[in-house]
Amino acid sequence: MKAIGYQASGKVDVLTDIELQKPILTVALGGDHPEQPDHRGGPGGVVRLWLARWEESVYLAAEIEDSTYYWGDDLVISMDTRGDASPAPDHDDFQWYFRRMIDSSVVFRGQNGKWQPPRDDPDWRLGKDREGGGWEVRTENRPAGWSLELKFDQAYFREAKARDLPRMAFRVFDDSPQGWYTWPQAAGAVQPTMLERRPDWWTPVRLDGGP
Ligand SMILES: [Ca+2]
Ligand SMILES: [Ca+2]
Repeated sequence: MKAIGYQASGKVDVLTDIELQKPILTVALGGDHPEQPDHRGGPGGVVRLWLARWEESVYLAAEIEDSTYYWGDDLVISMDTRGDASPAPDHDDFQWYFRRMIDSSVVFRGQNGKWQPPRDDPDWRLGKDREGGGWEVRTENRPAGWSLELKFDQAYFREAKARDLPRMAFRVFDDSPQGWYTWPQAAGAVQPTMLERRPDWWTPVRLDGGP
């Protein structure tokens, strides 16, 4: 299966040439066991995520089946670049908080155990930009769902010291039927969104073909 079919309208067009193998993760919205690969069904649809290295970049692609458009349907990508798994966000931890209306997205960086928006401005939003420090994003909306492609500079995946791996977590929100879906599952979390504040709950991620 090919990833998102972005045309060469911008810089991020190479992913269309990568034959992506199995998704790293398939989550059924509305399912009871979102961690199970290939678990399908549920009223909200399926989310598929891929992570692939290509030349000097790492690409994350997501396809989210969600036929109920809402500006605040979201995909939150959390990353602990050093893989040191602290119990609260540190300065090496990042969070891309993408909303379906992409202009409303926010990118956070950890600081002293909390997520900080750019310039410490709580009203900061991505607006018309589609890139930041070492990353670029593309999205596509369709009636049946939406897709997103995030291109990282490889540096994000080279921070971890030997024997450590960067750690990641994902969370999807669908407004109708309303639900939050996380990977990994956060068994001890009172709320699914608690996962976003706990790097020690995230999962080490190994990329093929790289350091
Ligand atoms: Ca929705
Ligand atoms: Ca960290």
